[in-house]
Amino acid sequence: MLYHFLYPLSQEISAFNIFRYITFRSFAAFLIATIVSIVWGQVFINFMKKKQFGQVVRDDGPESHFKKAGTPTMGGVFIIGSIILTLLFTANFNSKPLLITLGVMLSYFVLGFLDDYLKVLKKNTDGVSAKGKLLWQFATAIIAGWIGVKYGVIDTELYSPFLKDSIINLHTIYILFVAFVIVGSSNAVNLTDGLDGLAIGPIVTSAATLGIIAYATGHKEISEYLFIPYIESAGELTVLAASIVGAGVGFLWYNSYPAQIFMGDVGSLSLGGALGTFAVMTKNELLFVVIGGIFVVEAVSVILQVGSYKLRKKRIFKMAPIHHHFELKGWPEPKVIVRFWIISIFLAILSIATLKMR
Ligand code: 57M
Repeated sequence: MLYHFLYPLSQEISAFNIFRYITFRSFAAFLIATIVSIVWGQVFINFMKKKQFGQVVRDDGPESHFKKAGTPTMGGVFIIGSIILTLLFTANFNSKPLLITLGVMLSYFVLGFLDDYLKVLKKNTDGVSAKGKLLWQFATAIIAGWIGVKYGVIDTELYSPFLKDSIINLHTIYILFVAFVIVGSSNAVNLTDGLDGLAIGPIVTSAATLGIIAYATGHKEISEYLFIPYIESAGELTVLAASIVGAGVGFLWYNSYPAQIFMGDVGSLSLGGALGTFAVMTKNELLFVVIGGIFVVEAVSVILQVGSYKLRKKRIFKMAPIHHHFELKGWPEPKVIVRFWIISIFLAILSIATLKMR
C-alpha cells in the first residue's frame, strides 16, 4: 500500500517520497510485523487452546518432552499471516525475486498446513506422506528455479564466498541444484524445530543476514564495489527479510521456553523454503551453508545417524537431530537453545564479513 498507493502521491505531498526507500519500508515492515504477530499470536493461542488443538508428542522422544503434549501448534499460520499482511503495506511487488520467493513460501505454507491439519486436527498422526511432501517440495522448487532462469532473474552460474567470479556455470543442472537447496533448506529447518525457540532463532539471524545481502545485491553501485552479482529489484527481498525478522520476533514472544505455541510444519516448511529461495535469488547458495549453519548441522546429524545405524547398527549421537543429543547429555533445554542461537549469530556476522573479502 505504502509504495503502490502513497509513493505516487509524492508529487503533491513531498513527504511521501520516503516510501520509495527500501530502508524506510524495511524498518516499517519490521515494526508492523512484530506488532501484528504479537497481537495475532495471542488471539491464535487462545483459539487453539479453546479448540484443544494441541501437539501430539511421540513417546520415543526425550522424556523431558512428554510434558509438552497438548501445547498449541501451527503458529506458522500467524507468522506467515503477519508477513503477508505486512508486505501488503510495505512491499513493491514489481520485483520478480520477491514474487518467486513468496510463491515458494506460500506453496510450502499450504503443504505444511495440510500436514499439520491432518496430524493435529484430524488426529491422523502420519499427516501427508513423506513421498507426497518431497514431490510437492521438489515440484515447487523446480518451477521456481525454472521461472528464475527463464525470465532472466538469475543466471546458472554458481558463486562462492571469497571469489569475485563464478566458479562454474551449471547450465540446466542449475535448476536441479536450486531445487536441492530450497527443499534441503525447508526440511533442515523442519528437523531443527524440535526445541522451544530453536528454529526461530536461526531463522531470524538468517533472514537478517540475507536481507542485508539482498540490499547490496539489488544496489548497482554497492554490488559493483563488493564484487557480488547484481540482481535487479533484489532489494525488495530486504523488505521481506525485515517482515520475517519482525514476525519471528513476535512468534518468539510466545515460543520462548517454556513454549506456549509451536510453529508447526506450516511454519518450518514455509520459512525454510523462503530462506532457501532467498539464497538462490541473491546467488548465495554456497554462503547459505554458513548463514544457515545450524540447519545444516541438524540435517547432517540425522543423515549420519541414520546412515551409521543402517551400516553399523550403531548410533553416533545419543539421538538425532543433534539438539536431542545434547538434551540427553544433560544440558537443560534453554542452554541448548541459547548456545545454538549464539552460534547462529556468529555465523551471521561471519557471512556478512565475507562480502568484503573478495
Ligand atoms: C520435525 N518435529 C518435532 C512441532 C514443530 C528422520 C527423523 C530425524 C525425523 C524426525 C522428525 O520427526 N522430525 C519432524 C520435528 C516436534 O515438533 C513439532 O513439529 C513441528 C516442526 N515440524 O513446530 O509442531 C516435537 O519437537 C518438540 N518441539 C519443542 N518446541 C518447539 O518449539 O519442544 C517443537 C517445537 C514436538 C515437541 O516435543 O512434539 C519432533 O522432534 O518430532 N525425528 C526426530 O526428530 C526424532 N529423532 C529420531 O527418531 N532419531 C532417530 C533416527 C531416526 C535419526 C535416532 O536418533 O536414532 C526425535 N523426535 C521425536 N521423537 N519427536 C526423537 C523421537
